[in-house]
This record gives sequence, structure tokens and C-alpha cells, in this order.
Amino acid sequence: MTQLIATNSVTAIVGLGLTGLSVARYMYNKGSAFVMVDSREDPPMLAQFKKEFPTAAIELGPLNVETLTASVEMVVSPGVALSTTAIAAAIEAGVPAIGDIELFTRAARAPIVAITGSNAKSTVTTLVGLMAQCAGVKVAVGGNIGIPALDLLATADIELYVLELSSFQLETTQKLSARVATILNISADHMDRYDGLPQYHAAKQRVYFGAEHVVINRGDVLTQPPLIDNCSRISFAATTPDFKQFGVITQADGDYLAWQFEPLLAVSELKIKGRHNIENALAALALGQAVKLPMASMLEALREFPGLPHRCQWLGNFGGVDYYNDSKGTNVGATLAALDGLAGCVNKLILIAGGVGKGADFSALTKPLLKSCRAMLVLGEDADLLAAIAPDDFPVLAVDSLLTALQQARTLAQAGDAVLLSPACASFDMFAGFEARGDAFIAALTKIMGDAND
Ligand code: UMA
Ligand code: ADP
Repeated sequence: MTQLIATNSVTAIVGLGLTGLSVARYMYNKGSAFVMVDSREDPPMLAQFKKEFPTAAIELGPLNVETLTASVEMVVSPGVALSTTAIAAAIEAGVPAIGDIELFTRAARAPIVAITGSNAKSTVTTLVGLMAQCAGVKVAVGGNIGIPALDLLATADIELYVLELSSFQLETTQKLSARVATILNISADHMDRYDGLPQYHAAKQRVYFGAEHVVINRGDVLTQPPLIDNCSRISFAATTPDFKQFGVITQADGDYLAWQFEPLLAVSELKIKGRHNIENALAALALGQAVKLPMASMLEALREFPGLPHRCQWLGNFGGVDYYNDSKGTNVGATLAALDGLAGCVNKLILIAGGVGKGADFSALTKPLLKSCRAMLVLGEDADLLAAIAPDDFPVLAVDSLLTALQQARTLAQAGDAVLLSPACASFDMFAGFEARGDAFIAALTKIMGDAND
């Protein structure tokens, strides 16, 4: 086992969540000294950290500026803003602040597919991983999707890394040098952490630094890299494609995913539905093509992919009403996509929304709400802000739980309608995360439908 080398060059790891733990493992394996700091008294990975590193230095509670300024470098977890007073002071004193992705990119020995955007990251990341698997490529998938990137280095002989990256992770990455990078789309998110959309957008743009190929969304100008440089560009959008473009071609028997002028796969063969998922499939094809995955393997993966849970997940039809769990709809852009994707398939929607709005402006939801919804049920911290976007004569009900929301939705819905949980908000006021919120929704639905059958 590697011994820690006695040195004054101590790195401060800031944050003892999944990322901090992965950084500690990485530093330990390199024989580098570190001190772990977290502003919380009882951070989530504390027990695991103590088990793996019983003698390691650790400081919990308000961040100590002396510890940070005495370090040679800070590796800051994504959940911690660089503007946090003690961190900003250490940066001011000359201590570099980096993140786990910067360490990863320095150490990785296989090409990186880097995927960011406000929405669709996990779906596209998973799809590209499946495409590589279908092609027999030894692929590792991680990052913001839940497996810290540095933990991927523990597996030998990886031929391709596929990383989902958040704006927080990109802020602390100097030069990613991805084989191919994309911003899938941009809409406001995390406005509690940024001064405004330009700052959030600038963080996302860092995904392109040093990239060999870039994939852009030609329907969203903010996904384009700002500078003309040497990297090759491929675009995607659910519109007719031209040279070097993925898109959709309409033929007599329906729509096809297409490359340039060549139809590739009938849209009807996809299990994932909605215009936004057509875009996601096209983005994955463009990324896979840039790392030379065979088209046949990519199309096989697309045909088989059932979609991820908690993303417009169909739960069943009860009494003529469809129920959908879109708990991962944690910002306005995602809820707009869900409303748009489902509106054409059902009569009217009953929308269940609310939670932690993260400083968002919800007003873009008013139009689709009036067009496609019969009623809205609001809950959580920002329920009032959501209720305020509806005109006085539109039915809005405040509820205190998902169970009550479903009970109300059931009485409001008519045959041919759908009930959709798509909160446009984060879940942390009431749940441990979006998965817990989606699971609670499914449990509540199961209970109500079980009670109805008794
Ligand atoms: N925190 C403190 N004090 C500290 C350190 C953290 O209060 O000293 C708080 C943060 O404010 C945050 C929480 O702890 O609310 C978790 O932060 P963290 O950086 O320790 O999180 P990790 O457990 O390392 O998980 C992070 C990502 N979390 C965030 O960016 C908030 C995970 O993405 C990611 O899967 C994981 O690294 C592995 O890469 C989650 C997420 O919500 C799913 N991401 C945001 C999103 O998708 O919108 C960006
Ligand atoms: P992310 O990892 O970026 O949060 P996910 O794939 O988990 O992305 O999807 C999150 C939410 O975004 C889901 O609610 C989903 O319905 C919605 N969504 C998926 N694809 C798109 C898209 N292309 N544009 C807008 N919203 C989308």
C-alpha cells in the first residue's frame, strides 16, 4: 500500500461528498498529502472517509482561511462556490483552486467525450456509453451523472471516457482537452449560484477548451464556441440536415434520424419519445461519430435504449389517465420540454410542480400551462412563486405532499388526460434528491391505486 510522504505540500480538499472522497483516494494513491475540510459538521461521506483514511487530517465546521492559505492547492468540490469567503481569500492569497475534473484530465490516458448543457446531459451521456459498449469499446461513464470521474481511473485499460459535466465542475477545470465536447442546450439554471445567465453560460463554454471536435445544437446559438479555431464542428437539431449535420428527414412513411442527406433510423424505432429525445439521439450520434464509433453499433444502442427513470417516465394508465414521473425536471427548460413532448399525445395535463426554484424566473411556463394544462398543483419552498405565474381564473391548488397532489390530480383528471410530475425545481427542501422525489411519487401512486382496488 502507498505510504503518505512527509511534506509541507499539503493539498486542501474542500467538501466531503462523493467528489471529495474520490479526490482523497486519488491523492492517497499518488502518495500526496492532503487535509480534508468541509463546512458541515457531519458531511455525507464522513464515515466512509474515516474508514478508508483513519489517520488523515480533517477539519469540519466553518472553513478556516489559514488552513486554505497554507495549502499548495485547493481541490474544490462542485457544491462549493469559489466565491465562498474563505476560498475567495485563499485564491486572493495566491492558492490555486481546481476541481476533480482538472485532476482527471491531467491523469486520463484515453480520449474523453465531454457532455454539458442545462438539460439532457444524463440521457446523452448514457446513450454514448451504451453506443460504445455495443461497439465493443471498453468505456467508463461518470462525472456529474453520479460516479466521480477520478473513481473511473481505478479500472485498467479503459479505451474511452464519457463524462457528464456540470457548470460547477467546469468552473474549476482549466483545460479539458476533450476528443469531442458539446453543450447540448442552454437555459437558465442554478441562478442562486451565478450573477446571471452570462456567467452560467461562460462556465459551460469552458467544456470546449482544447477540444479536438465540437458538437453544437444548431437550434441554440449559445451552444456554439465563441471563437473560430481549428477544431472540427458537427451540428445536430430536429430539422432537415445539410453537410456535416445530423437532423431529421421526412419521408412518405415518417420521420428519420439522418446524417447529411442519408436517412439512418426511423424515429418510430426509438423507445424514447418526444422532440427533445430526437435531439438527444442526434447529439449522441454526433458525439459517437467524432470518436469513430461504428454507425451500426450506435443505431443498435438507439433502438434498445428505454430512457432513464425519472425523465418523463411513463408509470401506467389508471382509469383512462396516464401518469408520468419527470422528477429530474429540475429547471424551467426541462419542464418546458416535458410539457411540449407530452402535449401532443394527451388531451390535457395536470402538472405537479414546485420545490427549490434556485432563483429561477418561472414565467416562461405560463404559455404552455394555459395551452396544455387543466390545472397545476404546487408544493414545496417555491410553491407561491409558481402559483403566481398562472392567471386568477386558472385552477391552481397548493398541496403539502406528493400523495395529496396525486389525490387532487385524480379528482381533476378526465379520461384521456395525463398527470405529470415535472417540478421545474430542485428537490432538497423535501427530499434527499430527485431520485427520492421520483420514488416517493411512484410509492404514492402505488398506494392510491392499491387503495382504489381494495
Ligand atoms: N456542501 C457544504 N459544505 C461543504 C461542501 C459541500 O455545505 O464544505 C454542500 C453543497 O453546498 C452541496 C452539497 O454539500 O449542496 C453537496 O456538494 P458536494 O460538492 O459535496 O457534492 P458531491 O457529493 O461531491 O456530488 C457532486 C455533484 N453535486 C453537486 O454538484 C451539488 C453531483 O451532482 C455529482 O453526481 C457528484 O459530484 C459526482 O461527480 C449532483 C447534482 O445535483 C447530482 N449536480 C447538479 C445538477 O446536476 O444540477 C450540478
Ligand atoms: P440532465 O442530466 O442535464 O439533468 P437528463 O437527461 O437527466 O439531463 O434530463 C433532465 C430533464 O431534462 C428531464 O426532465 C428531461 O425530461 C428533460 N430533457 C431531456 N432532454 C432534453 C432536451 N433535449 N431539452 C430540454 N429538456 C430535456
